[in-house]
Amino acid sequence: MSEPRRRSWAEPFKIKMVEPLKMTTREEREAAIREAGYNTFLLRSEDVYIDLLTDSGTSAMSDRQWAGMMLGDEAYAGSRNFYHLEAAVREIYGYKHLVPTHQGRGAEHLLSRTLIKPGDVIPGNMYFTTTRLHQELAGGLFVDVIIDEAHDPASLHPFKGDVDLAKLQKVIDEVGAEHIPYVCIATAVNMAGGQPISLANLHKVRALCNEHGIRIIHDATRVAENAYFIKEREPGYADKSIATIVLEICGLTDGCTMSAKKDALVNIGGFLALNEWKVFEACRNLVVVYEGLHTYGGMAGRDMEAVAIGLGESVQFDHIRARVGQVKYLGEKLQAYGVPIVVPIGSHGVFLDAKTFLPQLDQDLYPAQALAAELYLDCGVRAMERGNVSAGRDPKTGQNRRPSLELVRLTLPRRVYTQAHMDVVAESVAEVYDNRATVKGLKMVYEPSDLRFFQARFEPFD
Ligand code: P61
Repeated sequence: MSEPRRRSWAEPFKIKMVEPLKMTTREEREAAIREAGYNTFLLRSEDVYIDLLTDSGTSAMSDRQWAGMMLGDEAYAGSRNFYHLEAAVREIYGYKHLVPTHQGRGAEHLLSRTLIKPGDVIPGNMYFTTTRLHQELAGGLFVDVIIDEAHDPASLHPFKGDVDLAKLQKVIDEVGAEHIPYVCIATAVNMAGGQPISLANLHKVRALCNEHGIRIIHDATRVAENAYFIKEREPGYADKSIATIVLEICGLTDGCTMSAKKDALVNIGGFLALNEWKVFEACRNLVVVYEGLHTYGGMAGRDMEAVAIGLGESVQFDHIRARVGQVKYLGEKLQAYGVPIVVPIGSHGVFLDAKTFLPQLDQDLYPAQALAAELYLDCGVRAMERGNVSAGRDPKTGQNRRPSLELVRLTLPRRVYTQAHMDVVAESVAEVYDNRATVKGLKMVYEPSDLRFFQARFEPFD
């Protein structure tokens, strides 16, 4: 019998413009990371070879998006690009009303100020740094209601973004629906490793929220990536298009906050989209205070045009298969080297399990931060800490939160790097893994009060 024929996918684009990369020596990298206080956020991009810090605002725009930039209508009020974006959000996500913002956290700010009263509780499927901070700044308290499997890097649950309905019910029973302005549902849950929520689960969350008259606000930042996993894994969805699945997800929620810098393939931009007129009206009133007029919200007209076009590209199957496929390619290479990573491999990056990688380090020696610095030293790959530093301090106890997930995120910008770059990254991680016994911890010597991970500084701990 003949072997079944293999059918690979390839990137559904060809490259039209290139940006040279600079390689550095080990000595140069040692100086650069010391200068950066062992924090990859503080490195100069010039000193980075392959930049896997984030997929946020780092994607390559298409020729259509660049052409759209030339159609920017930079009128202060009523730009035609706003109306194009509004139509795209209605068509692709199905939400009724649009408030543009400069990026995702601008939308979180307006929403939190509008809906949260001091003492309110916001249940969600795992925290995100900026989202939780805006909830807290508005006087609210975030409560994690994601399934336990999401906190276990080795659990192979196919939908680790699912909500534990018993946990959600318990919060409702304890605080009362009137103190829950909304349930916050993220798709492709970032801090869990880019893990999807299933539609079956979201339907149940909707039913429970309907019983109690509670809104659901969707963090739609990576909804198309979540939809790809639903198509791949959830019974009954294999033949549905990504666009259809995205519409079904959004249809189960009352509005969204969006960082367009991810799925929507732009370098800057975001929005808030809402079905309820009253909430929309309140947010539209606030946008002019904090972002800009309600028909640009901090974005240039050309940027809104690029978002409108990018949203359409984000739900194209060939695009999303190659995007998530490249993440899988890197993840599988690392698994072949025996490197401990979060499984199943997620949507937007491969997350190294730093606790298993560096078992010799206590969590207060910041193993993920130390590992990210070590990876940079090996060959100039920049990754991001997603562990004890990112989780911050518990406001009640003042202690480090010591989250169960202590991760280093190798995040893939969309349409930017090739498989050969992925090979180089995997080999570098494998090299660091082979030498893991020599990696030392870090002590924090400068700690900002909010979102400390962005600007904190460290020194080697002896
Ligand atoms: C990231 F280290 N994400 O993943 P804005 N929701 C979600 C996001 O992923 C997100 C925002 C809201 C970033 C950038 C970033 O702790 C950090 O457009 C699911 O960045 O304001 C952003 O959207 C906020 C990196 C943000 C971080 C916060 O790399």
